[in-house]
Order: sequence, then C-alpha cells, then structure tokens
Amino acid sequence: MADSILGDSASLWPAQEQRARSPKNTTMIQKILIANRGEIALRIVRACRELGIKTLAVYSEADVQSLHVQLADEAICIGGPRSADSYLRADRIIAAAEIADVDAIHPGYGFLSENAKFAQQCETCGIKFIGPKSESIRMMGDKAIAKDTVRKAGVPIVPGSDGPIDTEGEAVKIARKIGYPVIIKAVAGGGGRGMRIAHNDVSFAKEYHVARNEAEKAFGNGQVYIEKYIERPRHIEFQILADAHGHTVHLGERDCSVQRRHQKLIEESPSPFLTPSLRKTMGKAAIKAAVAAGYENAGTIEFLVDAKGNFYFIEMNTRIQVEHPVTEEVTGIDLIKQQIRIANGEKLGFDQGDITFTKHAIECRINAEDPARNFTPSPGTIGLYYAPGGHGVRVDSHVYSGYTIPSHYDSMIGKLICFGSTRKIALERSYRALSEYLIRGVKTTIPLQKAIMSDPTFIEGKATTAYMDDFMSRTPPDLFL
Ligand code: MV4
Repeated sequence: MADSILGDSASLWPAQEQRARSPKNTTMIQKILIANRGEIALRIVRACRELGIKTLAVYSEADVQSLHVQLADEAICIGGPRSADSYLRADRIIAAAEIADVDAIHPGYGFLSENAKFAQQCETCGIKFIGPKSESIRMMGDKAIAKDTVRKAGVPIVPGSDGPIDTEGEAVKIARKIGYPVIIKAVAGGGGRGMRIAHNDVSFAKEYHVARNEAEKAFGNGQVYIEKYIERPRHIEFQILADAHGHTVHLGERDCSVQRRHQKLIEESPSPFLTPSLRKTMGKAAIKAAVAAGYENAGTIEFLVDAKGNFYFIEMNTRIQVEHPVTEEVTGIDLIKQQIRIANGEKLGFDQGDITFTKHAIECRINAEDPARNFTPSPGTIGLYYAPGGHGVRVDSHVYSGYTIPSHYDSMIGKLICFGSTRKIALERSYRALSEYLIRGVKTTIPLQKAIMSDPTFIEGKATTAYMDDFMSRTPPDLFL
C-alpha cells in the first residue's frame, strides 16, 4: 500500500463500519468471490454491500492499489501482473474461493466470464458460478451451434453456411451461392475476432485460409463458417434475464453501433433506429433465442439490423456486459443484483409487462488512449481526477487522483452514463458531463466523445457500424486535443 495516495492504512474505509451498517442478507449466498478487476469488480462489490453479502477480491500484483481491493471485505493476491498469471488462473481463483469459504463466484466480463470449463469447475466444487450453466456457455461459445440452435427456434439469422465448412472447394461453392460480399467467421470467435470479408472467388480463396489459420492460432479451433456480408448494419443487442424457474424476460435493447475495431465507444438505449413494432418483434425473438439455449441468468442477444429494418441474430454473450448500466438506467433494474438473486435460486420478481422503459441513457466508455494517435494506449499515473456529477449522471470507475493505470490490461478507466427523459436531454447531458470530466496525466477518449456528441450524424440518430471510420476520416485529429 506504500505507493497509494490513500496512505499506509489498508483502506480509507474501515470494513468494520461497513459491516455494521449492512442490511440483513436474505439470500443463501453469504459471500462472493469477484474474479475480476477494475470498474466491474467495484460495481459488484457495491451491489453485494447493498445486499449484505460479503465480498472477497482477488487481485494481481499490478492491482495492489485498486479500489476494489480496498472496498472488498477481504482480498487475496493471486499472482503476477499478466492476466495469464492471475485473472485467468482458474486454479488459483478456485483455491482462493475454498480458502475463504465463499458460496459463489462472480466472473464479471472478459477474463474467465465465458469460459465453460471454469464454470464447470465451479459447479464441480460446489461453488455457484454467477452466470449461466456451463453447458449454455459451451453451446453459445460455438457460434455455428448457437446460430443453428436459435434458427430452429424461429429466430432470423444471416443467410450463410449450415455450420462449419472444412474444405476450400465446398466453401467457395457456398460463397457463390450466398453471393458476394461474404464474411468468414471463426466458430470459436465472437466480438469481431477472427473475421474476414471476401468480395470475389479470388479474394475468398485467400481469406478462407487466412481465417482458418488465424482461428487455429487464436482459439485452437480452425473451424470457420460463412455468412452474407451485411453492409453498414446497426449493432443492436437485447438484454435478457432468465431465472432458474423457466421465466425469461427482455429489458430492451442497446444500440452499440459506435465502435472502432470492435471496441465499443458509445452505447445507448433505446436505439434511435427502432420503431415500437420492430422493438417488440426483436424482443420476442431475443427471448426465443435465450429459451432455445436453456439460458439462465443475465445474457445478451446480438443482432445486426440493416437499413430496411431486417434483423439477424449473430451471437449470444453469456455474461454481464460492459454497457449494462445503460439498461439499468432506462429500466431502473439493478442487473448485478438480479444476477445474484437468480444464482441464489430466486424467482424473477417481475413479468415482461412490469418492465417499463421510461428514460433514455447514453454511455461513453472512457479509455486511456490517444484518439489523435490511432488510439494508442496511454497508461501512466493520473494526476488530477475529477468526475462529473449532478442530475442524470452516473460514473462507474475505479480510478482516482494518483492512481497508476497498469499497462497489462485493457485501457478502459471508466464509464460515463448520462440519462434523462428524452434522447435530446441525454445528449446534452453527455456533452455537459464530458466537459466537466477532468483526467490529467494520461490521454483519454473524452475529447473525441465530446466531438461525437456534437456531430449532426450522431445527433440525428443515423450512426451505423460504419460511422466511426467515417467520422475519423472527416475529423481533423486536433479536434481531440
Ligand atoms: C457481421 C457484419 C456484417 N455481416 N456479419 C462484428 C462483431 C461481431 N459480433 C459481428 N460483427 C459483424 N458481423 C455479417 N454477416 C458486420 C460486423 C461488424 C460489426 C458488427 C457490429 C458492430 C461493429 C461492426 C464493425 C464491423 C463489422
């Protein structure tokens, strides 16, 4: 703790007092291990506090001064700074869980959150994995099986191959039949990793082999499948909650079209593109997809939506997502608490008809990156840190003045969620809050996000997944200084 601006004591916050003020815990789950770091670890600590559940933080040597370590009831160091030596070490995490006698593990997002083997190990050890059954993770982790499963349930999918294609000859036949352009995707991929686009037979032959080799290297599974390439789609995903008693609801959509190289920069709900009738149709399809997967806990159904309003299932994410606060602010439902209650075996306390969408929310992911230099990561020590506040402003962040951003993890240092009764208010509030946000010592995406909040195309709700490339090419880099 020597390097922490919080001083020499273990924490500014005496755990004793926190425990004394905790509400009565009505769940069977008494203690949760948080197998993550950063803002999501802090988010989970906060939910547990309000539920009266004790928390165990696990952390790497690079995260000694992390807030989640300080705010948890207990903390165990599980290894070196590299993820592979700590947050990805299932064996050490389960050992920590057993030593500290926790009832459940919350995996957050990234790291082991969609690792079916880890979820299964938890199940075997009698520790609740706060997420779906390992079998659902395995099924949805194979993107070809996922598509086939939801297709059989009547959910529209992008036209393409029926499952993986193992020879170039067969693949090129299918590509011709689908019609170019086509996209080649890794069965074990997802989130944009391992995708190649082909415009004709010649480029297809090349991209098919590149895709297979990349997939083999990245995932240890070289299988690929083929889809019609949808040009300039919107990326719209539906939030699902499903309890262990066969009850599944959706909590509306998030429009995540503003991305760069598959890194989302801004997410919002409701989508400015969806009509009430399309929202209803897609929501029903999302529930069908989750039910087909035998899904339990919180999950996300990802769709591509074309300019005509055709929608296609592309994949399911079997974890809580970074952008979950957007849905929380629109619906008033705490998704992390719901995850814990579902893992505890409780019934959902509401029906689809009880869920109302009364607000508009916009989230900006604040990354320590330099947008003017091709988004190069900008790790280092934050000098002054001042977070915005006021009506309709939420900041989920683990950083503070004097915090050193480790270079070993992703560059997200916080999320700014602004909400109000209309999209216009959420936009104006986002611009205002971004202007108030001070983070000295490292470059951040804040100036870029301010520029987007004042860009007519974004303001008019016309952003597709092609928006960021277009915006960057028409905006001089000095606008982000
Ligand atoms: C596509 C596509 C076009 N056609 N599939 C990227 C993330 C991954 N989940 C799926 N992705 C895409 N799949 C077909 N058949 C375009 C993308 C895509 C994209 C999707 C969502 C958000 C941003 C994107 C940026 C480029 C490509």
